[in-house]
Amino acid sequence: MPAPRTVLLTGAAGGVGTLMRDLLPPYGYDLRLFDARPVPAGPGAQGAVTADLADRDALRAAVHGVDAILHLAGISGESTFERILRANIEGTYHLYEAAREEGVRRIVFASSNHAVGFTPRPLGGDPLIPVDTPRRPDTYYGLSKCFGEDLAQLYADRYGIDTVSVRIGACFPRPRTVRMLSVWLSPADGARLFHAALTADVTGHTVVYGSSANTRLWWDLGPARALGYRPRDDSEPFAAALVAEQGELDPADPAHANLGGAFCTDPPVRRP
Ligand code: 15L
Repeated sequence: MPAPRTVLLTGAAGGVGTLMRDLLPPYGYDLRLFDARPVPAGPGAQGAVTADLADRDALRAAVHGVDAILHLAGISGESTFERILRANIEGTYHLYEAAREEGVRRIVFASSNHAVGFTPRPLGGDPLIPVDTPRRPDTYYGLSKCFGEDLAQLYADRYGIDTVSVRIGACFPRPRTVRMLSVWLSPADGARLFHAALTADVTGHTVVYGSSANTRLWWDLGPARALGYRPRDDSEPFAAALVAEQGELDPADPAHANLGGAFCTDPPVRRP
C-alpha cells in the first residue's frame, strides 16, 4: 500500500491521541485531528475538528480526502453499557460508514487487551498468548473492542476496507503497576507500531497485540513484527521500583490471575 500521507486521528485529545499528535508527524504524516473535546493548542490543533462521532456530516467532512484513519476515539475504560454503546460501539460504526462513503481503504483500530481480558495470564513456562486466542472480554469496554474487531472484519470482507486492529496494552509514558510491566507500550513504540500498521502491505483484517518488547511479556508479538514493527523499549528498567512498592503479582489473587488484571474483578459499572 502506498504510504498514507494525510491521516485522520480520532480521539486526538485523549491520552494516546495526545502522545501520537507529537510522535507521528516525524514519520511524514499530515494529521487531521478529530475529537469530541477541543484539542489543546499544539501542532495541528488549529484545523482540529471538534465534533461527536454521531455527527455524520462533520465526520464525513473530516474523513473526506484522507489516505487512512487512526481510530483512537472512544471511552478508554469501563463505563455503563449505555455510554459504551454510544461512544464505542455506535461511534465505531459511524466511523466505518464514513470511511466507506468516502472511499478510505486503511483503518488502524485501537482495540484493547481487554477484548481477551479473561484469558489467564501465562505463568512461568506457559506459552505466550496467541492473537487467535478466543475472545474473553472482561468488561463492556472489552466487549466494545470485540465489536470493533468484528466490524472491521465485516467492512474488510464486504467493502474491501483494510484494518489493522491493535490490541493495545497500556500506553503511558511509564508503566504504573507491576501488571503493566507485562503489557506496557511505550509511546515511542506506540508510534512505531501505528506507523507499521498504517503502511504494512496487508489486506483484510489483521489483529495484533500492541506492547513494547517487555521482558515480562504475556503475548505473542509475532503478528505485530510481521507488519514491520520493531519495538525498541522494555519495561524492565521500571521493575525494581514497582515491585518494591507493590510486590510481585500473586497468582492466587483473582485480580492478578488474568490478562485484564483488575478489569476482571472491579465491580461492574451499572446504569444509574
Ligand atoms: C486499556 O485498554 C485502557 O484504555 C488503558 O487505560 C489501560 O487501563 C489499559 O487498557 C490496561 O490494560 O492497563
